Amino acid sequence: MNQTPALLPTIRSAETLRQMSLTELKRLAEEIRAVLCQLLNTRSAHFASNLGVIELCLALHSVFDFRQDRLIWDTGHQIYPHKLVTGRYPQFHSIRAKGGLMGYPNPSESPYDLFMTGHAGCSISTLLGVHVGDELQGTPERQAVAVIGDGAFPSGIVFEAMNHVGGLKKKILMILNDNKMSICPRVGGLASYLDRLRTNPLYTGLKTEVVRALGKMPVLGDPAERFLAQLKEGIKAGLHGGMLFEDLGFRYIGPIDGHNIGLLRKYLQMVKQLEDPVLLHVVTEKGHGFQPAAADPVYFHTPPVFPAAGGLGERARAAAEGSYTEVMRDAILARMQADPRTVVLTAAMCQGNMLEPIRDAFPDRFFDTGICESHTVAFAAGLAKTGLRPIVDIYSTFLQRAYDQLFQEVSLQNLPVLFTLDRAGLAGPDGPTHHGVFDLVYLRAFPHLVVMAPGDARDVALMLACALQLDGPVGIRYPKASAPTLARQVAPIERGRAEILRWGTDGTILCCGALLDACLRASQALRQDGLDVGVVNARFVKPLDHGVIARALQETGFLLTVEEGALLGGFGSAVLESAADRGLDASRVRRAGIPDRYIEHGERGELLAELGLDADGLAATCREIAAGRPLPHGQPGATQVRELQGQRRP
Ligand SMILES: Cc1ncc(C[n+]2csc(CCOP(=O)(O)OP(=O)(O)O)c2C)c(N)n1
Repeated sequence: MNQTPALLPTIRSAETLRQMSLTELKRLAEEIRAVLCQLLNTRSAHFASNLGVIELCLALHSVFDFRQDRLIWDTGHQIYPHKLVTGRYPQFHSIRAKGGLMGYPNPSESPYDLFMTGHAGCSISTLLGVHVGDELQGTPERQAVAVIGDGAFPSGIVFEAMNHVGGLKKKILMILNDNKMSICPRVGGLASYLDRLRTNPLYTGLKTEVVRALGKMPVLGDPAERFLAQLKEGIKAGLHGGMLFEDLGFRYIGPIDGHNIGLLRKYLQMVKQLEDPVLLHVVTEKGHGFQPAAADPVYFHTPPVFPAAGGLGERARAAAEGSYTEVMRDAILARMQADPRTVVLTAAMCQGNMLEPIRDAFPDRFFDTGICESHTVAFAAGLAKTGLRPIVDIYSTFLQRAYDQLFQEVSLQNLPVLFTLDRAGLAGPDGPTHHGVFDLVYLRAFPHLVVMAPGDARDVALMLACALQLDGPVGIRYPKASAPTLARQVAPIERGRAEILRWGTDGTILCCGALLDACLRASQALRQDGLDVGVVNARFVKPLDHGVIARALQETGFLLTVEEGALLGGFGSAVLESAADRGLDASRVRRAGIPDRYIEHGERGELLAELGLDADGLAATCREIAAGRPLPHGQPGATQVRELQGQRRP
């Protein structure tokens, strides 16, 4: 698959596809497949999902004109073929790298990308909005198309949107890309329903044979009975397929083979003529055309760079060892072994949160709800009500989906649900849709919630133990990063108590979470400059250790708060509030964190360095603060309190 593409470089715009023959489109599909495979030689990227939609993407662009028509790829991780045929082939090698193309749709890259998606499930809602907007503004002829995977499909908002579309009877084409997979195999009642629809003769091509077989069906008790009964189910699905969708007001068509460009084009041309809402059920294979990916689509959802040597898979597993994700998983596993009341919930992120060992060891106490975060949190509240200790293991960015359940079902009822927030901070190449920078802001607003952030690997199990002893809701947040073990004496964690690692007279760095290691290195570098700056592991964002804050402000030159989270309303804000509320000199508090703008994609280390949140940047900030005021123990200097925007480095 290493040949140089011939057609792809000639495609400056998707318009070209509309003039291509079927043979050329098929060749183009092969070229795209090869380019996707080559990409993995240089970087980790979404892979199997993209291989699976190549034909669908080409068929769509050859039938519709998305300069006018509207197209939304739900979730957006399967956007690569679309990027390749909409003028971005020359930059494609840069995808997911800092400064390069985004790994998700991005309207600032191309008018062919309508929304910056990344969180699953919103496509039908936004598409309906765009369609109604087009109608109201006099361009009703624009076709409206969304492609949504069977993993994203069960999201509650999809049904809210379908309900609305069906009620309004709008001309919306919803293409269900059914590859039987979310990241892990799809789960739930809808999954079984789609399985049944797949037996539709339209898809299997068996109609006449099946009808003939059914005609000869014995009454009962025959060994062939089960087989024939299944076929009968198939016929039923064939004759009444998609009743669920039909009842919601959609015309259901399918399932059809999503790798047959000719067939896809035929169906798309046909449904283009219909005036009703349509659900076109397309069956694809995740990883299609690259055997290892088709055989293991879970691993190949976002595989690491192809290893130059060694077996596929080993490298990724080794690289992930020692990550916060894994350390937390192990701590949870130990708790599950020790306490039968502990149950674990994930909203379709079993693989990302590395929960497979828990799923396999405790199948009855492990729940994958699918991409249904709000349900997951409310479900956890119900479990907690009965005396169980639910742990919702979830990415920080995806918990945003369940904000109201966090409020009403959990916090307001003061139920002991534990949220372990993975990817809290800068999530790296996935970029702004996935950075988990708002959790401190949204968690600390709620009464009852205790919020913690481990400073190193050893804090993780201690925090888990502390959290599970508390009687109310708790959030523990940690980034996608390896978890170092810092050399120090550790004792059990006390609610609301920070850990002083070094006391310094010239200033104090009060660190919230995993940047602790960088803070310690900054402190060490500063000592070489003659600046005595201490480091405190805050551990708690709520309740704060007000005592240590007061002491730092009274005894040391300045207090620099450090967090891998939004500065507005986050940890540093909490410290400022604490200082102001206690009549302390809040002007001596400075804050380092994520400024009030969206951070692009890139490696976490690169992004942190750019924001001045690595050891060098933090040391530089301390020097700047120290130079701006009399030290040590100076009165508030004349320098204005300045928010550290982290933009000082080019
Ligand atoms: C709200 C939300 N929760 C979780 C995720 C993480 N996630 C990304 S892709 C994916 C699976 C999507 O499956 P599907 O829609 O079937 O697409 P496929 O990859 O199978 O093509 C998940 C769970 C997300 N993007 N958004």
